[in-house]
Amino acid sequence: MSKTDNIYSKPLAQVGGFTFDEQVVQVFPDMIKRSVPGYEKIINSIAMITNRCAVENSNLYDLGCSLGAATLSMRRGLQNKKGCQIIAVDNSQAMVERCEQYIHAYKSDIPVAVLCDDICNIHIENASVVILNFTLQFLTPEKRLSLLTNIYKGLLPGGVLVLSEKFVFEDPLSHQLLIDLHLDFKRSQGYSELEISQKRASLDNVLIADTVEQHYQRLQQAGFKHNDLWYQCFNFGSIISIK
Ligand code: GEK
Repeated sequence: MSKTDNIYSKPLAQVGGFTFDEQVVQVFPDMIKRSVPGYEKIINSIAMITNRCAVENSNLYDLGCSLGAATLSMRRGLQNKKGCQIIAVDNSQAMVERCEQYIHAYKSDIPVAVLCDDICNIHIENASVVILNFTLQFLTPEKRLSLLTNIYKGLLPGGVLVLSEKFVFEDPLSHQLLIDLHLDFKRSQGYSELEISQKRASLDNVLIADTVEQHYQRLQQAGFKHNDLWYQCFNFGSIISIK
């Protein structure tokens, strides 16, 4: 059972850079649901995308898996596909330990390997579905193209990448409005002004968001020719890319 996120509810003498440590792991399901508008919609849709796009005897990857919400959704979508396995990767030891417990709490014949590693070190092969659900934004920008290139190379023809991210926008007026709407969403989820401002400070320089156009350009450079937004809520959204 996940605890309520109150990590930033008291004034902190110094707000450090955000890390995915044990304290975050304990509140993570509550934190992500109350911070990312559309998170549950995206997680549930991953089962449908998997059901349509996964092929038998292929690999499915959940890169930056945290507690494995996307892995569990893929597994639901794989029900009648034979010979598939899911590889879930995260470089936070605390996340991986808890993820293993979550995954194994549900019975299934579909094998899941949970690896503690940097997603930049993972060799992607024979893949029909790859999920980067709010993870690319945490990589330093210089590492993003080579990761996407590895994913493109490892996908089978017709395979898909689901890339969910927080976005920034070129137009200053729409940028500000969509940010304000996100803050309203967080207020509606019960976060105080102090929590919102301390969390924002902790993510400064840790989460570096791109525009949708920057994503499309990078995806094209990596080899993907078919890229479209399939979901957006305020400044959060998800792109599907087909090989
Ligand atoms: C979900 N996908 O619930 N290598 C491996 N893992 C990384 C790396 C890296 N280089 N950088 C960050 N992470 C999940 C949510 S959370 C998004 C993903 C969020 C991991 C990090 O440890 C964390 O678990 C995850 O990426 C990002 O659908 O908290 O906003």
